[in-house]
Amino acid sequence: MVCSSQPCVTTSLNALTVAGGGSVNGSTIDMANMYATTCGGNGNEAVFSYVLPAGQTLRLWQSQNSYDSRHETRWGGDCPGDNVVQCTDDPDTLEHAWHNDQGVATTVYFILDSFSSGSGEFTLSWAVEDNWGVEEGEVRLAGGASASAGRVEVFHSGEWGSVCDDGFGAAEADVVCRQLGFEGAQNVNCCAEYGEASGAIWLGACARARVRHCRCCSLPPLLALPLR
Ligand SMILES: [Ca+2]
Ligand SMILES: [Ca+2]
Repeated sequence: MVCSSQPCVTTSLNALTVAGGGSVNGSTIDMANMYATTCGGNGNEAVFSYVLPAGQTLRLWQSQNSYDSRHETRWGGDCPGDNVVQCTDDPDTLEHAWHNDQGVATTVYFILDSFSSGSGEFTLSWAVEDNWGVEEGEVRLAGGASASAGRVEVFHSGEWGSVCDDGFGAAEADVVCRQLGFEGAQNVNCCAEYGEASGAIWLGACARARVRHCRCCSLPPLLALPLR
């Protein structure tokens, strides 16, 4: 008699990731049935893994699927992972996410099992992000030597962008500094003092008269203005 134990076979998503995300088509029809998710099911499963750097967030979801699946996300340890993030039966397309707050690169596992014993085809999509917990409209100072100096950036649509310095003066800087918890602005430097930003320019048409009030700094009305 020969006993064998099948290894937990995962498909690494790291090598398939381009520009912070990706998607892959697959099928569980010919896969093994070695595990059941913590929310049930007893079908074949496909297991994916991603070694997530500290401080980053991994989002995973099925963008299409031809059968009734269950999916579970876990992190840490060997395949299929020591810690459960979330286990879902329906909807099959429900997104899971895990933020790596462990301080070291940690493996995330995504187990695609079935509602009962079925199997089928799917498309798994994922995105890796580094802006966990940042809210729409948040401001920060980037590129400076300390937390109290730098280029003004605004978070919008999941991305940090810069503010054009045309029409950006002492009053506008005061508003930003107070938003960041400081008493006010010491001085304002023009002309990309802290380097040109590489991302989007979210606010390019801040009329002086309107930015003198905090209310004017809410993003929607300003973004509605044409950039110049
Ligand atoms: Ca299974
Ligand atoms: Ca399901």
